[in-house]
Amino acid sequence: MSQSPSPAWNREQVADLYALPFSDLLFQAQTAHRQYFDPNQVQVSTLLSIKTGACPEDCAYCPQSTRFNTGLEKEPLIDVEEVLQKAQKAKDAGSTRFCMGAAWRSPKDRDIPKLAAMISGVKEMGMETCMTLGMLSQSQAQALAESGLDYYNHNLDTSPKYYKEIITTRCYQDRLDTLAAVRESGMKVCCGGILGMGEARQDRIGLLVELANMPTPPESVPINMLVKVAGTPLQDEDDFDPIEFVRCIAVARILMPQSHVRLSAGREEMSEELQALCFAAGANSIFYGEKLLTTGNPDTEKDMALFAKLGIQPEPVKADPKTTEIRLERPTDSVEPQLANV
Ligand code: SAM
Ligand code: DTB
Ligand code: SF4
Repeated sequence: MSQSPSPAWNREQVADLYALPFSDLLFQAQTAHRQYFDPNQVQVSTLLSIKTGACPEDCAYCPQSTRFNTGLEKEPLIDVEEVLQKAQKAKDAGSTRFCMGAAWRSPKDRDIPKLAAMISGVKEMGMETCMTLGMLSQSQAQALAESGLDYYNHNLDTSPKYYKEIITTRCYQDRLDTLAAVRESGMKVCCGGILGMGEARQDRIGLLVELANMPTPPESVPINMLVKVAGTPLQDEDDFDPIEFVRCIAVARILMPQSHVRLSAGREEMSEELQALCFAAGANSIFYGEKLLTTGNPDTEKDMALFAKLGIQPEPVKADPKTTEIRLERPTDSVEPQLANV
């Protein structure tokens, strides 16, 4: 399958989608979703913070920046054994992907062997692996890929224009460079953003256009609702409009029909009805387990009860595309509503 070389989406097209009557938008999103996915399956990933706090960066949303007093207890890189215990617990609870996050600007080369041991240990348990460690050089990305890391998470967070209101210690291009290194290494890309940071709809459109127009769109697109943490500059942001959140999920689904769109941080503050609307709009992945990195997430029992109410099954792990040679391809007719599997 070949990749489309030119940008598939412009801002006007995306703005038009965003502004559709809600039912029409959801219909298009459902239609796109059903072309590539079972709408009743949701992928479940579990997060673990492997290095907590004392981060030198100044991301205005983040409880782990050393610049904000959030009362967070910092912890250096934890032992491989502890990671494997937590991964086993996540697997026993029904999770299929284990995502390890470190509060670093970027990893040091000396950390790579320990990270590699975490990756191989988790893979041996039969779980997919993901890491988010900050910026990577090409050689670091290569080393993680060779250790068997399936996914690397590195978010664009918001539009290129709004980005500088949120982070000053590294620029948008730094993020794009890391994402290019990850893609080049052969790992799958997990990249998304945060809603509710005071950005305008134009910025949410800007973020989605960046994501959808990557030469290969991210396989996984986390859409986070800002978790307002006391002590961060964004602690007093207004609550984000839930309907606008669902619209963003739906537009992401239409723009990236083959990607997993993850309903990520912020679910603890969401009603069951809002989460159900997000799944109906095409979200098909969640973080599962009582904790995200440093903040709370719904209890596993609560999530399983919600899945049962909605008739949702956890998605089983699929064959590795690296061995089956299946690659993402951007479809040319993804805006047209088409009924499939109904
Ligand atoms: N330090 C690494 C980095 O920034 O790439 C990895 C960890 S960082 C916590 C991963 C992502 O979590 C951020 O890019 C951001 O999108 C998300 N995040 C952090 N704090 C958040 C918050 N309070 N609410 C929502 N999302 C948040
Ligand atoms: C992502 O987009 N969201 C996750 C994951 N990638 C690493 C992190 C959410 C963090 C929320 C705040 C916290 O728990 O520290
Ligand atoms: Fe550090 Fe990542 Fe938090 Fe930014 S988001 S302050 S880089 S841990």
